[in-house]
Amino acid sequence: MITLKRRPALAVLVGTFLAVGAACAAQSQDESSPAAVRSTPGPGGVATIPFTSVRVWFNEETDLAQSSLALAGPDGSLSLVGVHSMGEGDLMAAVSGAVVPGDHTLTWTAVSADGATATGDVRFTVVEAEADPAPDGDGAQAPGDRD
Ligand SMILES: [Cu+2]
Repeated sequence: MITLKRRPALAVLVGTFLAVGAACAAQSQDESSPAAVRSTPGPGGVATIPFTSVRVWFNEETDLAQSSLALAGPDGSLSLVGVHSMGEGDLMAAVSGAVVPGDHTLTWTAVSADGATATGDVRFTVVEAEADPAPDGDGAQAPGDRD
């Protein structure tokens, strides 16, 4: 026996229509500009000398050739070399030159695959590594005895 199920079919149709409409509305609000989702160092974070690399992750893959990173410290701009991606929607670079303690700003410019550009910055502090806590000792540390 065949039973007509007009009502459920109509409900599915309306439901699908509403879902597609909602998805389109959400997409038109988000114009696909890359946004930083996290970084190393993080915003307000503290990095210790030797401070050798910076990395920013985005909410989408970025165009490496058009995206860039810049770093400024208390003495002015620091060189960032070898900007690359580790394939996780990130930009990473090595810090070159003398890093001094103080406030630093990492500025990023990210370009998405469809050409949308966004820029932002991350401010953090660089500090000297802690002095040897036991300068009179022999420097030996028990395994697992790291602070
Ligand atoms: Cu890397």
